[in-house]
Amino acid sequence: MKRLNLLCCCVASLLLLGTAEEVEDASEPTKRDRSHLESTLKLNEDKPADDFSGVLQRLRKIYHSSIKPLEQSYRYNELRQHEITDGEITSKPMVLFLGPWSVGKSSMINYLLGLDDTPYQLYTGAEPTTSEFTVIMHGPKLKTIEGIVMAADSARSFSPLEKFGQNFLEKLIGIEVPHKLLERVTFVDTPGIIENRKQQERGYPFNDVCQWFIDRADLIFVVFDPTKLDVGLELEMLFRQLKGRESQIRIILNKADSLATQELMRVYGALFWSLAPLINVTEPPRVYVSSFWPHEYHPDTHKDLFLKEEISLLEDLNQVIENRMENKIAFIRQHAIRVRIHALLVDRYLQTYKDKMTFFSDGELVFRDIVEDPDKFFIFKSILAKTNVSKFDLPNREAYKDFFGINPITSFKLLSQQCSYMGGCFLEKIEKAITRELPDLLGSIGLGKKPNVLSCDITGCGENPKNRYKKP
Ligand SMILES: Nc1nc2c(ncn2[C@@H]2O[C@H](COP(=O)(O)OP(=O)(O)O)[C@@H](O)[C@H]2O)c(=O)[nH]1
Ligand SMILES: [Mg+2]
Repeated sequence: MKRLNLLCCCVASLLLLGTAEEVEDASEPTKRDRSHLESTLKLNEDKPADDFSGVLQRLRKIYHSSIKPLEQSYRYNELRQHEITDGEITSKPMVLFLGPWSVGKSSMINYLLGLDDTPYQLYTGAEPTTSEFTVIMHGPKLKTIEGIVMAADSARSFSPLEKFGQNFLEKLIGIEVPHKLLERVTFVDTPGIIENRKQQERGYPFNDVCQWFIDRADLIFVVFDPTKLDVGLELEMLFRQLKGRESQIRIILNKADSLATQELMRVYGALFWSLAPLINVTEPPRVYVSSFWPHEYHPDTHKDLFLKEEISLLEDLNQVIENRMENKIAFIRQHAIRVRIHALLVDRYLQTYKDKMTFFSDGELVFRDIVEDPDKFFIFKSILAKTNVSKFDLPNREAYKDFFGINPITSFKLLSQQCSYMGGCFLEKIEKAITRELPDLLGSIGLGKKPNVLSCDITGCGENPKNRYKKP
């Protein structure tokens, strides 16, 4: 019903704008005025960027002293392949471009950065062009950096990508561009989804790599064009990976000026129709309908609407830049919540194992029994019941079968034994970081104390702060 309402709404609003004639191809497209880009993104302002170095230092300290010890002790990295590097803590907000091939992702980056007709423009074309993950970041002069070099440099936030193998690193490229916007954000262009291609043909774990970027992106543009609305396996998989990151997703219906109004209306409806089953949230995602390339809009199309949509998208981007510290702290806190739950679970497995072991038992058999059916021993239930853990944050049971396959239970220590006279207990420290230190740090950056958002008392420590961005 909600979907239908929304559809009617869009249809009505588009109708109000009048009908446009069939659009003709302009033979010599003229360049679009870029002044709105510069003013909305404040590219001409010389105001120095806010200095958050003190906050970052504090954040790094909290991570190293209160989160990392537990992460290492319970080998969290083996469960989620996720360890936070210093480069990640200090990195700029990341904007990720996803979607089918040839929908205009690379053109959009070129347009936003004004790279067209410069030596550093990204290659674009009607055929599947980009086969690389391209990271476009700031640098004093134009430079390309090989993936292998980027991954080897631990000061960069991309060093964890090394784990995806050499085949992938050959498909990773960094470009440093001296651009004002890149002083504040980093863009990541991705190869388009090709529905008829098999995973293994890419030679590296495409989904895992996408997931890595999705987990870290501050803003995710999922781009479509009117000719590629079909939903296939790869797109379905992509949306499955986007679960939990709904508040970062913005859907873009690109190349909208290549359609007449009536067609555009139908395409917009069809887009919602195909995506609705894939996005499982009550609030519909924000959709921008416009055309993001440097050429003048086709005549007789809804230029005003497209321009307004473009400006809203730019404002969205500004918000992300403004909220970058808030998001970073929330990201670290969410990580801490997951590490804490993992530690509690491993502790519970270990405690159960110790309780079941007698002098005559075969340790391996006893433990296999527990891992095969943790519910028989109330492992997950006891974590939910005793501590403030949201059931949505509990990892999957199957993952622990693999985890204990490589990490024998006897190699872990109980939480109660992870205390020292001087340093205190690991568990207490991480809980203090989640409930007090990180919310206080958030308060200290002048965004106002938000105990309601980040306090364990109210959220039960497990729930993620909802929609982390202010609405544009
Ligand atoms: N009509 C129209 N064509 C566009 C627009 N943006 C990109 N294109 C064209 O679409 C094709 C694919 O663009 P590209 O950026 O390579 O797509 P990607 O594969 O998603 O990176 C190119 O031929 C572009 O010139 C747009 O806003 N309108
Ligand atoms: Mg491309």
